[in-house]
Amino acid sequence: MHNSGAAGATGSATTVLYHVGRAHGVLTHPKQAHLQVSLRFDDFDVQLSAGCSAEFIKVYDGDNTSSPVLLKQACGKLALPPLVASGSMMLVELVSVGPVSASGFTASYRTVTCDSTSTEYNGIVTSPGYPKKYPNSMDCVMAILAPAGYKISLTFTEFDLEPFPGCDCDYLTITDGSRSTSQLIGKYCGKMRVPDLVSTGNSLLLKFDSDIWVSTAGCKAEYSFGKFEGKAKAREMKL
Ligand SMILES: [Ca+2]
Repeated sequence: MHNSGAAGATGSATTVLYHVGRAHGVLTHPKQAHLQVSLRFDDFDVQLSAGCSAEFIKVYDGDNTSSPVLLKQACGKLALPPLVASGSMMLVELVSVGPVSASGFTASYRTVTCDSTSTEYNGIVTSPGYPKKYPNSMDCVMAILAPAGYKISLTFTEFDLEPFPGCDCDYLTITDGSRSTSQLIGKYCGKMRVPDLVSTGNSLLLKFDSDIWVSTAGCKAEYSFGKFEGKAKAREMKL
């Protein structure tokens, strides 16, 4: 899907709704009901205003505006991580008051089985199936997105992935930013204590990968959002 946010109306507020995820027909395919929609904004340029009052994009975890909110009102030029719904439907809302001055957005989506986007102020991120052993052949992207101006503190309470030199079998990577091309903090496997860390920006990307053999207990991390002023440069805090 490629949509341009071209709501060119003037005067009163204009709302444009984009339904994402219907094209795969997952709603009518019971065996695929576990699939989730993952939406990636390739370009995001929405008129910046105080409190995003002039123009904003809002994303819902479901097919209507009563669904839980996945992305609160967002505006400006942003590099957002993938947004993952809990199910097969997602709604993107572009609301504009007055003329649209920015270029809007383009986005693409795919279906995923074990990805997630965490936007609550604190929570947990785990390997798939946790506390059971993780399944083989998994490829999961877990994004944590804090509001602008906040950072993310991440602490692992368990870490036990199949050990292998270079972590070439099963591994978890942590990236300091919203994209897989952002700064890599580390690639981890085996049974270990992953150092506590604080993001430099408002997003972290965790990627979990398992191969076709051998699975172990998995991993669990707790995160929270905060200003973390004193830890601004301590991206990876040594124990
Ligand atoms: Ca393995």
